[in-house]
Amino acid sequence: MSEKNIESLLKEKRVFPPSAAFSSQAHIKGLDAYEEISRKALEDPEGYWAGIASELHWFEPWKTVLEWELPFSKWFVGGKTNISFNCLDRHLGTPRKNKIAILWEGEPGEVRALSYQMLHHEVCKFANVLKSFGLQKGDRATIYMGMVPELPVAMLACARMGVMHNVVFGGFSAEALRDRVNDSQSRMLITADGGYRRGTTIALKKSVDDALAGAPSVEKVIVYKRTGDPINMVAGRDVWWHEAMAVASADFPAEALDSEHPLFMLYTSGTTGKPKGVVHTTGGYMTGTYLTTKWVFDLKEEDTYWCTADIGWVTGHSYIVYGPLLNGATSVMYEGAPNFPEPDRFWSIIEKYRINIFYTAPTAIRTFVKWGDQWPAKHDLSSLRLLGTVGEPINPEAWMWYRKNIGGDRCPIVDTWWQTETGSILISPVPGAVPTKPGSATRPLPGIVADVVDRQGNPVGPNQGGFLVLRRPWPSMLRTIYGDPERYHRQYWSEIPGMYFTGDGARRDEDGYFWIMGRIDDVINVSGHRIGTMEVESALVSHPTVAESAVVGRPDDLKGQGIVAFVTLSAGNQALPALKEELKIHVGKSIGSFAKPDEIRFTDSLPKTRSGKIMRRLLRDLASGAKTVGDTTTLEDFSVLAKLREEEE
Ligand code: 7RM
Repeated sequence: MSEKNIESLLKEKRVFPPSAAFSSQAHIKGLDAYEEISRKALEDPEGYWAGIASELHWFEPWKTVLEWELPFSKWFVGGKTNISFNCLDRHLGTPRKNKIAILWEGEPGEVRALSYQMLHHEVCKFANVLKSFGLQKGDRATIYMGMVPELPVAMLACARMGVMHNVVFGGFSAEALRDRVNDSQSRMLITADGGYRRGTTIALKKSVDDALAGAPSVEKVIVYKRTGDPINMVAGRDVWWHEAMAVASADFPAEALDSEHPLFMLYTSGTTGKPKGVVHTTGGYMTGTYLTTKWVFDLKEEDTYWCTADIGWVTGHSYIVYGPLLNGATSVMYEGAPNFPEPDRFWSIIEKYRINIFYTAPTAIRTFVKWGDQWPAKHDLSSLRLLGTVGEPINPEAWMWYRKNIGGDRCPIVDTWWQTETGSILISPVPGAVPTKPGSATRPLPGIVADVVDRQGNPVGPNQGGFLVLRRPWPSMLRTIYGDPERYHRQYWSEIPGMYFTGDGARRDEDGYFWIMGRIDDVINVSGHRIGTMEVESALVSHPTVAESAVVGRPDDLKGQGIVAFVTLSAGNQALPALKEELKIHVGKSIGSFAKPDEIRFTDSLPKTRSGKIMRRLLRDLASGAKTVGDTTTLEDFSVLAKLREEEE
């Protein structure tokens, strides 16, 4: 692949500096302060990270900040700590003891508020439950639950005793669960009878039973009763959560763990086949999530903070559970769908709890655009002071909609770039300091050395597309792929010699701002022009009739690749042939005629993964006329694919 002419064609000129009112109250009060921290972090990275880590509790201090032997890093070597202790016990001698740690709302409408003291109590008891079933430091436990408070309780109990957790998103199939249990060799599976989603229940325990038929490592299954739907309990293997908890002691001192003790694994899909178990360890992950939650969200003691991700994904691990609790925050957790019972559920939650900080995904924002402005308009969203996005590039139109309709033209937006592998946010505005530009994640956080380079690792010039890399290790980086250190080395540290390769394409503009163009394999080459699919999508979505689009390449004899655009229209617009022509012309005008789609296909919905990423791979197969498509196990809604096929005929 030649990156020489990955061209970045969007020209976004709007700039939004932080308001004086926001900056003056922020943790980092302006550009000068930010530049000063960045400069110090660059000069003395180890001193910088040590300073942050020392804000947390260590049972024993570290001897060496970093041992780095590419591709393996060790942080805070010799230090002993515990992330569960830092999330819970550390706050108990302070006024946070009775502060709400987790504010939960079930989809049917129940509310539960767990204070730091209450959460600590549950976590200690559950750690004793795990211990009573023979689980020991170094073991693995798979957690397969919906969004209930018992999910973070289980994670924090594992962390407390040095058991690695492996959270598998509750939407995964039995087969996907089985593969993840087997790869992790978990002895324990923690689940629920079911969960609520869009007014119906999901039969989690049924999937567990099917998965465990092919997963012999699991000795015990602990089942939390959520829905009360009838399930099968296997004698000798399955135990009810409430029965085990009823007899458990609430005394469980946190283990003093080595900084590099493995904390969790989380499976993520790569470009090829088998999912990878990304491994994170204790001290570095703790430092990264603690710091970024505080600075990027400008989190304050009195804030009510809500990240809408599912804890089954890394965003939920880092920014619902660990980051907020490390900071002693109130973290809101919602169980269900955004459109149950109506498309304004999120806005009613924000209004009800007076939420101040709201973090969601671009795909959700585009869905809200499609549902219409009337839904947020029905609610008082004036409590919000900061908005965030994560998961994919956000097109400027969606960004502007978010700013106006949710943020009341008042809230800074932090577009946060990071990965399962990076553990915490690496490129993002620091909201009181860095002016934002719609569609840009802006600049790397202090201590992060990101660059855009060619295949050989040479930096490319301003506004030249290239590969997004990280030149220095950072504390929350993944340590390996579970059971496959060789793949870890190959995948991340040998594509571009001496650097961490993110798999993303990007450009940096004349102000040093990063514009992420998406995964490298989302780049289309039309007649030698390398065009980011996202850039064409963005142009399409800037047309008033378009709600969402996904753009893919298909083989083309003349041009190498042609462009096919799948387009969903916003309410009230008709899928007329004349509109297809109009949209092609619109893209031609916005980007250049070489980027005009060869074909536009209107569709009601796009195929997405359960975490909301558009599955361009499936669309690529469809667009190129392939009869069968590849792996669809991560697809959120299978009927979308069937419909797309029908529409083709
Ligand atoms: C947190 C998460 C990682 C991939 C990453 C990018 C894309 C994430 C942004 C983004 C543009 C962003 N972890 N991505 N955030 N692209 N702007 N702000 O999503 O492992 O599931 O995905 O997501 O391609 O490499 S992840």
